[in-house]
Amino acid sequence: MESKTAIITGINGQDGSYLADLLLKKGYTVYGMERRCSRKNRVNTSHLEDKITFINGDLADQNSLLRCIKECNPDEVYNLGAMSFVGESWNTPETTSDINALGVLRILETIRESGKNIKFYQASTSEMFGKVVETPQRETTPFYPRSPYGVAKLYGHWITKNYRESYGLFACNGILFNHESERRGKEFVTRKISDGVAKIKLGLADHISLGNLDAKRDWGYAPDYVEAMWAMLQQDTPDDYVIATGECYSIRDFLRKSFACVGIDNWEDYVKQDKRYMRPAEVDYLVGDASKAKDVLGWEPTVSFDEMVAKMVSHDLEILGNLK
Ligand code: NAP
Ligand code: F7E
Repeated sequence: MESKTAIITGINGQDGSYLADLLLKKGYTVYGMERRCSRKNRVNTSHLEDKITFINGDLADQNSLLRCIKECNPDEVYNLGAMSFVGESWNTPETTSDINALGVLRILETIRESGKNIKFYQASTSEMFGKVVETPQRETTPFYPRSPYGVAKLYGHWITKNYRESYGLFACNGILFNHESERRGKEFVTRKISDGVAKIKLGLADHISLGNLDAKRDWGYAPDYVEAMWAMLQQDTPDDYVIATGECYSIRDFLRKSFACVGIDNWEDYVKQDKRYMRPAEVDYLVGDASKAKDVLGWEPTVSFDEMVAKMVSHDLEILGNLK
């Protein structure tokens, strides 16, 4: 069988790097799209430098997307690029909307204009459920986003569905619940905690400053989740899927488990609450029902919450220990 070609936007992010690992294993030719910047940010992708081709492109620039599609001639495009940090979206609502909403439209238009049969994956999110109106959340649950990030992603979700229905594009939304890993950015709460716990254990810090400890999330392991992205594009018909574990834990639970990994039980003594990390509107509770993905894609998570926390803490202990 002839090998397939894929473009991944957001290649240097957590998901982009794991998806590239997966597609390479499956024999794909992979193009990773990154924004030009004065200093490359390839922490997650340094191991891919001689295995994939990096291309310059920006979701805020239609011409760059046209050039990327023309140069790479892909079978599949995975749109993972985004301003992905919810907290920051209140500070940059316009940029967030430009990238996370109009960026999706720009890519879809580029694909449509190309006239080629290019399959498209859009990184939709559980943040669209926001102030939830049904629990657990599934594909049919009404949306109620609570941040500029969530609102912009909702546009990306609907425009993807609209291009599928209007033009018959093979376009899928993966409604992914939170997923974490050793490659998670350090501004997100799980990695902030695993990094902080490792620093405390190694004597490099004496506390972690956090915001709302009562929020609850359905946290899965990122390498499992990129399998679902790929599976969606291998179906006979395009559709949207919730990807989640069905289990829910609070930030407090994450703290307790992380500190337990380094033998600390009195975790509360090491955590300070700081108003700077509170959000103007919070998403209190998310838990997903991924039964459609299980039935149709055969997808199920393989790494448990406890295993994931242990992997993240031991990874941060190892990298910080090596620096000491
Ligand atoms: P991430 O680590 O923050 O990666 C996002 C990537 O997007 C970064 O590499 C960033 O590159 C790139 N990007 C930002 N603006 C761009 C632009 N204008 N043009 C091209 N690329 C741009 O995020 P992630 O956790 O891998 O998530 C991947 C996608 O899934 C995102 O769309 C996110 O919103 C969505 N999502 C994530 C989760 C989750 O729990 N991880 C759940 C649901 C949905 P720079 O280095 O240039 O900023
Ligand atoms: O926050 C609370 C915070 O920033 C989780 C993105 O990948 O998943 C992610 O969005 C919770 C929130 O992730 C701190 O208030 C407390 O309730 O790790 P987070 P997120 O906002 O859920 C979704 C599905 C995406 O689509 C996004 O792209 O933790 N929290 N204290 C804190 N959060 C942060 N970041 N920092 C704190 O100090």
